[in-house]
Amino acid sequence: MPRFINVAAAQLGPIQRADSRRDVVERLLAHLHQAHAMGCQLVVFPELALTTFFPRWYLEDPAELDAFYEREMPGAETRVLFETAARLGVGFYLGYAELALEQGAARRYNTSILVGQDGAIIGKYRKVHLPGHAEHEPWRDFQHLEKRYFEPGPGFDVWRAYGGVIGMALCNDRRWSETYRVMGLQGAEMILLGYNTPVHNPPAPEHDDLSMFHNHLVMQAGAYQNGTWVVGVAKGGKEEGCEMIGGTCIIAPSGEIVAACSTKGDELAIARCDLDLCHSYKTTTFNFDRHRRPDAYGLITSRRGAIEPEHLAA
Ligand code: CDV
Repeated sequence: MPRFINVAAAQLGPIQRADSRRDVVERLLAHLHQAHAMGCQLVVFPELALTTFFPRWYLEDPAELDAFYEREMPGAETRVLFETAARLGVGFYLGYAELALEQGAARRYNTSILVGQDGAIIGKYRKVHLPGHAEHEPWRDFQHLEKRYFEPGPGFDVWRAYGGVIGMALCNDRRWSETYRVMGLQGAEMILLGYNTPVHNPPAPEHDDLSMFHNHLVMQAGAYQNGTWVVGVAKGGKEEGCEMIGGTCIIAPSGEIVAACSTKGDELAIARCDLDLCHSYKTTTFNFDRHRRPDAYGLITSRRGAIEPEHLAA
């Protein structure tokens, strides 16, 4: 029996700091309704989709910072998303800042959840690769304080859902080949990934002109090398003065982009994704059991022993 998922990659334009949760949830609901009207079963929202990308600020007031986190999911303002999902039969992936109480201690994560067509949470993922820095760096045009505001999650899982095997990742994870491979080894057929990427990279401004190229390069390579669909969804446009790249797209296991947003605002890119397309890649070129050589990779598990170029050696 063919296994198709009609997926909507639900790009968001900028979310300003003054926008309330209610304003943002209204925009997410509009996406859910439009996706339903277009025959979709799954809607993928960006990373930190309920607020502006707050790690761009060094915030000293704990109450001000805590206001960006969700203490429960669903909560009072987000419950309507789950109810609408159940009513329409359209599930979703949602990125948000999570404040969890674990053994009485507050823990903060950059989190995504996968919600089924019945409105119930299927799985939760906590971002593994946290980019940026932990201390205030005033020389930057804007901060990237994910290492201050979040702690890393434990790893990558996949879930049996939507008739296939679904994985989740968040933003900077997409630049690391291990992200896709760890899920590829678990049989992932579709990886959902929300992101917030500024055009300007303060530590390496020479990369700025390549930001969209790198965005697509890593996701297309990850899809092809693991025979999986990748749905990459951006927050785009000028958010609090910071230009975000956009570039939302749906990538087939061939590595080809099959649907893409053409603006930097609220927009859906839709594709009818055949999960069985993965099979041809997973059983030939990327048949892991036949062709991978873990015995040859085993020694290289860390950078210890890496050889520095001579001119950098002390
Ligand atoms: N939110 C992110 O993880 N952003 C990172 C960069 C720009 C620091 C990214 O890899 O896109």
